[in-house]
Amino acid sequence: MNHVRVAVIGAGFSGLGTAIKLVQSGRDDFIVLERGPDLGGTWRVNTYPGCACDVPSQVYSFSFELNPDWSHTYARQPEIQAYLLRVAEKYDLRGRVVFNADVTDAQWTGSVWEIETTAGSWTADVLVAGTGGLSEPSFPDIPGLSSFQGTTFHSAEWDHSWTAAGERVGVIGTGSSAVQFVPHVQREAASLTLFQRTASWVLPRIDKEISDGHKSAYRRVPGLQRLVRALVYTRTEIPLIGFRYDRRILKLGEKMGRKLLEEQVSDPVLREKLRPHFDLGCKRVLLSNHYYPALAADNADVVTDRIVQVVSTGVVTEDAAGMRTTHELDALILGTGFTVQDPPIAHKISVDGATLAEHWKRSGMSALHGVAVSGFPNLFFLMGPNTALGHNSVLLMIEAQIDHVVKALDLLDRQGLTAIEPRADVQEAYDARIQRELQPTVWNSGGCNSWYLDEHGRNTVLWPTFTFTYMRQLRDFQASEYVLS
Ligand code: N01
Repeated sequence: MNHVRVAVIGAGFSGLGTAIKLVQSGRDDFIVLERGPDLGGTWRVNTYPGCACDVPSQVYSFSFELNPDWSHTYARQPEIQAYLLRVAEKYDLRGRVVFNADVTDAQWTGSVWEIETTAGSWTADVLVAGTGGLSEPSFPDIPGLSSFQGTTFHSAEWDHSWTAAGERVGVIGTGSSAVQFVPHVQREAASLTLFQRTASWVLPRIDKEISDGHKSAYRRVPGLQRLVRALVYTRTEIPLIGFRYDRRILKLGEKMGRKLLEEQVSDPVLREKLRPHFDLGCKRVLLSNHYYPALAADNADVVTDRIVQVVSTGVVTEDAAGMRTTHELDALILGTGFTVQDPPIAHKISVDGATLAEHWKRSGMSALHGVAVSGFPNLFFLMGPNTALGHNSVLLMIEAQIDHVVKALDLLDRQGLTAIEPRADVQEAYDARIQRELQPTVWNSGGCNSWYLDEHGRNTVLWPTFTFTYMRQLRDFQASEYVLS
């Protein structure tokens, strides 16, 4: 079995960022295990029409690799993927990645991680999971789903051999992905039936093309793009004040959302269907100028009755009076999100025969700083528990985590140590603090059900406050928080 100092799982933003920082810290003895055939992670996989970032592009790049060429306020999927490929080329990372290497098992032997993949086996001193929270499509548990005879796929597995032209298309889901692809599908389809369980808040997407003049100024004027990034960063932090500290601020956003709905949907029945009934931000805020008009079009229908089953020809719903309707369809698209509360990688990582998933099932999903788990030595997470954001760019969090991992490696190397894991009491106190801080937030008590919350209503996904607080917290590596051996 080949041995490496560090094995990184995933070649998306997290894994590639880690590879760059490992090289920059003088480390050469590592591999990146990628289950897919190419680099890019979520931005390689999600290729549905209209796929774009809903966080401003100026903050959606590595801080050490700004991109002067973003085309719009909100970058499109192809250009984000192209950016990542460019970065990988610049840092010569491709050769360090083993493609089609799906990690099937990773066991701690007491001194190393034994890693089985579909492309071979390795041992590693340290394992870094850069697998992302939104990587495993979630398929709804609807009876008869597999009996559907038309075309069906998940939004994260878009079938590009299929075209909506002339088709009767059904869509399940009204989240960030659906809001982006629904207008494209509606324009082409013979009919669009959107099955909505919950109406979300939709705000205008203020998206401008970035002129050639601006792009060239970003290249020529030293510090200009960094200044713009700082301004965009600060502006993007502001909604956190509403989400966490003062909900009156959210009323301004809710007013904008209601105005958009009134302006774009004239049918009062449809308007009521689309009106959200929870505080803004409780579920991720959707940004679109085209979603409501698409749903108000003559060929579109929004169905709010409960889905009871899928049959070979379509979807069966039931209204409040128990009356059933079969919606005949040629295609059914699942915009039903990802398995965030049960990360598949946790089922593959084990210590003493017990998986991390079993451990988290017992004690709730948590990690010190979202990065390391007590009882799981030399294991680090990027985008681990309570480090996702409802308001700003997760790349800020990822970079802070990578620096933290590198500092942990530095400590091991400097002191000739072999293993590091969080102290159980420190992790427990940390988790209790995060959960306390989340209590007053709109994500916990805004009156909605979301994938931020686990089955006990515990928010295991989001960071509770400003991103600069997290970055500051991770900057000073506190060796006393860890058990070292
Ligand atoms: O998934 P979601 P997504 N019957 O989980 C519905 C990121 N992202 O792929 O609301 C009926 O948000 C479910 O209904 P409900 C971003 O972080 C980022 O859209 O639970 N409906 C919901 O409407 C985002 O938050 C970008 O009642 C069912 C939908 O499916 C995350 O990805 C762009 C159902 C799932 O929505 C996920 O977004 C796109 C059922 N049985 C996405 N099961 C960026 O720009 C589920 N639903 C960075």
